[in-house]
Amino acid sequence: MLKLRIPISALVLSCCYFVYLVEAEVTAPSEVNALIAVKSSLIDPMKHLANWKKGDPCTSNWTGVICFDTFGTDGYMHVCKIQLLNMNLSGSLAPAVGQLSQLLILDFMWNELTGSIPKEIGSIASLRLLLLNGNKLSGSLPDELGHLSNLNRLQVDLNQLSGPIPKSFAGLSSMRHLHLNNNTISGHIPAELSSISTLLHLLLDNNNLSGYLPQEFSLLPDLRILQLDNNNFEGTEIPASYGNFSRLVKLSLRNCSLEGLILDLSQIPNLSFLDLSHNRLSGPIPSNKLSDNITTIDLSNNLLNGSIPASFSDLPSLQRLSLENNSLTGSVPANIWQNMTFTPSEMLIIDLQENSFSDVVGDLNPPENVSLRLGGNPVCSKRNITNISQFCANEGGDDGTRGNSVNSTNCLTQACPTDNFFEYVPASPVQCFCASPLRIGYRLKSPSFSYFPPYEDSFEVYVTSYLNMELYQLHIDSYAWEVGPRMRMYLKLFPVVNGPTTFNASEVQRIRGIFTSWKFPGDDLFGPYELLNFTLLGPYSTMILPNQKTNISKGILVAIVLSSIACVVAISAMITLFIARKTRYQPSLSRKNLSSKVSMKLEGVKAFTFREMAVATDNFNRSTQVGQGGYGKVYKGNLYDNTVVAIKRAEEGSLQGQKEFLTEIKLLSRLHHRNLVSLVGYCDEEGEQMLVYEFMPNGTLRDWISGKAKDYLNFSMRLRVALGSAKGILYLHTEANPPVFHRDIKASNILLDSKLTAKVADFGLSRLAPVLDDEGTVPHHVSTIVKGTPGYLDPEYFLTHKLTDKSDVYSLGVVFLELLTGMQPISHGKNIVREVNMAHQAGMMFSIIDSRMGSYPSECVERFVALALMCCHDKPEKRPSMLDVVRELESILKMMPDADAILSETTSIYSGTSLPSSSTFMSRDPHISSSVSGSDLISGVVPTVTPR
Ligand SMILES: *[C@@H]1O[C@H](CO)[C@@H](O)[C@H](O)[C@H]1NC(C)=O
Ligand SMILES: *[C@@H]1O[C@H](CO)[C@@H](O)[C@H](O)[C@H]1NC(C)=O
Ligand SMILES: *[C@@H]1O[C@H](CO)[C@@H](O)[C@H](O)[C@H]1NC(C)=O
Ligand SMILES: *[C@@H]1O[C@H](CO)[C@@H](O)[C@H](O)[C@H]1NC(C)=O
Ligand SMILES: CC(=O)N[C@H]1CO[C@H](CO)[C@@H](O)[C@@H]1O
Repeated sequence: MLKLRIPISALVLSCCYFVYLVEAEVTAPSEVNALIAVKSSLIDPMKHLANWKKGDPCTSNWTGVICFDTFGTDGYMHVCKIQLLNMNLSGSLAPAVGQLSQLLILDFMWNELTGSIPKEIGSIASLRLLLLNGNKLSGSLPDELGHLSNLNRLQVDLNQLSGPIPKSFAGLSSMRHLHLNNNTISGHIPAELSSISTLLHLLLDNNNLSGYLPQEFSLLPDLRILQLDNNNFEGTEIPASYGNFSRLVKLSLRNCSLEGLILDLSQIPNLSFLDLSHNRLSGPIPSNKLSDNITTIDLSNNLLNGSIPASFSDLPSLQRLSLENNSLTGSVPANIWQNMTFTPSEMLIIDLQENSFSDVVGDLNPPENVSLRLGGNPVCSKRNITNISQFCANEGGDDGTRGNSVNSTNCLTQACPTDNFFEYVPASPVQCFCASPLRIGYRLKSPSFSYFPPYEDSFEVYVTSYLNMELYQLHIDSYAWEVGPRMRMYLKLFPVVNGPTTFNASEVQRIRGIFTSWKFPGDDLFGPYELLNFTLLGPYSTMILPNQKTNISKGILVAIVLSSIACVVAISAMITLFIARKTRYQPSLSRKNLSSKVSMKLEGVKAFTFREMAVATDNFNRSTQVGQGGYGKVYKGNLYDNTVVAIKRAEEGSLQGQKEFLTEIKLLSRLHHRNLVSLVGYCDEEGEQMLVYEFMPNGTLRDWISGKAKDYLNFSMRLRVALGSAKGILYLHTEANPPVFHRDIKASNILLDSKLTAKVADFGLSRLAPVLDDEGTVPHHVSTIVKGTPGYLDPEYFLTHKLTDKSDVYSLGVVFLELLTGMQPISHGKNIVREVNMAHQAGMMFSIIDSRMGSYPSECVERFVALALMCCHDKPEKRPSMLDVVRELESILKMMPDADAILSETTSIYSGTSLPSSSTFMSRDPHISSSVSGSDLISGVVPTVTPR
């Protein structure tokens, strides 16, 4: 066989050489020459274009060259796209590029090209996308570009272009997107641009433009975005006609040296984003009501006077109102937020700093979602307005522009070779599916919102539906605001779960093609996007993407085919031999383990039968029910060996796939710590899923704080409970593998055993409870859903969805404050963190310490308070780690008079207190036991909500 193959290979090689010679004639010779010339004026340090010499551009795989898949009338193939984004290319763009006469897309984004834009591009009449943004091009915009009557998109932003905008651009009669921002373009904006009736986005910001704003722009029937920030229209006014835009969504004229009055823009029906800040606009703010779509009003840093119009209290989509640094007077309208209903992912920032507001109308008690800034106003010196001081601190505070990054996974790290660019699909509908994502750098160039979380879901739907993918396949890995404001995002796209773990080449080509040719339908809110990179890493790095031409079918090809028939025959013969050999060995290579059934041996965790569960709970008798949560009912059960357990029984809607359930159990079964409630077993039978835990006879910490437990914990007991809880969580953060973030720490999830040892419950269960969406149906994806209980929720997590160990520190800090004050986290609209902070700052701390905890050394209480407040700091980086928390609590405990007794685990912990002995507790009446599980698997889940 080996002997036979050598001559066949030789034959194949010689045939293919012949084919290669013929194929070299396929692409139009002028275009081949043009490409060679383009290459020769480029500097290509990474040798991306090394293959631009052999064979034919259209039929060999020349990097970034894509041809039409049919022959032209001249009998040649033609180049339709040049896509060379992000290739580290420098040098200049050769005028010969103009010879690519049938080009649709010319894309050199994000390289280092210098020199000017060749005027010859103006002769490529077919050109639809001209993408040269993110280079170092200089010189002026050639007049000739105005001939490109088919051009849909001209992106030359982020270069060093100078000179004026040519009047000839009026001839760009198909232009939708004109992006000239971030250059040094000067002169007047030609009013002629207003004849481009197709224009959608006009971005001229960050240039040296001067003169006046063309009043004719208001006639552009489709214009959605007019962004002219950071130019110098010295002393001009906003044309009155701008109040008549019919489709405008965003008007951004920040820092343009504008003067005069602010126009009444109330007649623009969909206006969502208005930025007129950093000008010299004067007079009052017009009183007519703006569009209901308005998310952002920034009029800061002007010379405005008068008061805030009443109509601002009736803007349902508002996210940011910035009026700082003006001369506004009158009252702070506390009713701005009164008619707004906030979902947890929504936020409203009202910045009124540095004005002359002297009073407040209404009750100054905004919900947590509202961030109000009043510093630098006379009203701040009024002592008799309750709550005012917290809004007067002269700090930036959170402006919702912070980044976000991703949740951890509970899957086994070793099973997914992350070093090889594989990872678990975060929102996978099946547990722990490991796949390699496509990574995409993406930037919203001019979004019409100020705060992303409420729109995150609709963004995901927008992207995936157009890519024809499932929602879970998209993961927003991170996002961050940049100046502009722009929003930079990193997206990951995963293959469908339970299929191949990588996309195949044609799928990659398809997805990439959609991103690189701006095929996404426009979205007014998200605005235009920039593609920063589409990097093929790991398994994709060696992938040869199929050229777009597939069916080489006509004329010349016949000749090729005929001339190489012998070759084809030879190849098929060889392939047949190969396949025959391969298939013979195939059966022995069958991969059973791919479809492996989950069969696990779980150490220390028992699989109970349904019957055992039914017997233990007297057929799930109501009298044995001790709690009810989102996951289902909780029963107290007596096992056959008289062990008392708590049985959590999933309800219909909470059932999950068997594989996921068992994987979760496996994770839980490995977590053992004296301050964690242990999992005894589970039941997965007859369509039921139950979790069996050790029973905690002394109920929840919530009961003890609220007084429901009939007795009170003294101070040293409270410290001990705090320390135990912190140790349990520290174990989850540092000892568990993989680390587990609890996500739902609260007083009702801290249980007390017979010796009043604190045990943390419901850890690692984040995936057990499917979260229902608005319609009450189970969504496919849960990656960005904020979980937790109001009052305990880390504001940072809440704002950014960034879950860290510090989110647990925050929640535990709230529990500490409850222990100290006996208050609820939220009651009568008052937030415990805010209340304690205020009392603390006012030196009134001891007035709100829970009097029911008996006497205590005040320095210990002071340190405990300080620790609790540190844990609840707004900024996660200012919070202590869980390890610091444990150490500080231990050191506080050492200061206690009965330190030795408390710290040694065996000694009675009740000495010198009013508490009864532990035996009394063990034999307590069912009253206490009946409250054992107010703690449910995931109580107080806050679903994300689709945007308003
Ligand atoms: C555009 O120019 C402004 C002003 O020079 C700069 O702050 C900003 O970062 C630039 N934008 C980008 C995306 O580089
Ligand atoms: C404006 O609001 C309407 C109604 O809520 C909505 O249909 C439309 O899509 C919104 N437009 C924008 C640009 O957000
Ligand atoms: C809030 O809504 C009520 C009833 O819809 C209305 O009467 C009131 O004027 C609204 N308040 C504000 C501040 O818009
Ligand atoms: C207290 O409030 C009332 C009404 O809000 C106001 O008239 C009075 O001047 C305030 N007193 C002080 C000392 O600011
Ligand atoms: C010139 C060039 O890059 N040719 C490549 C085309 O693709 C094949 C695989 O399909 C490679 O082996 C060649 O090197």
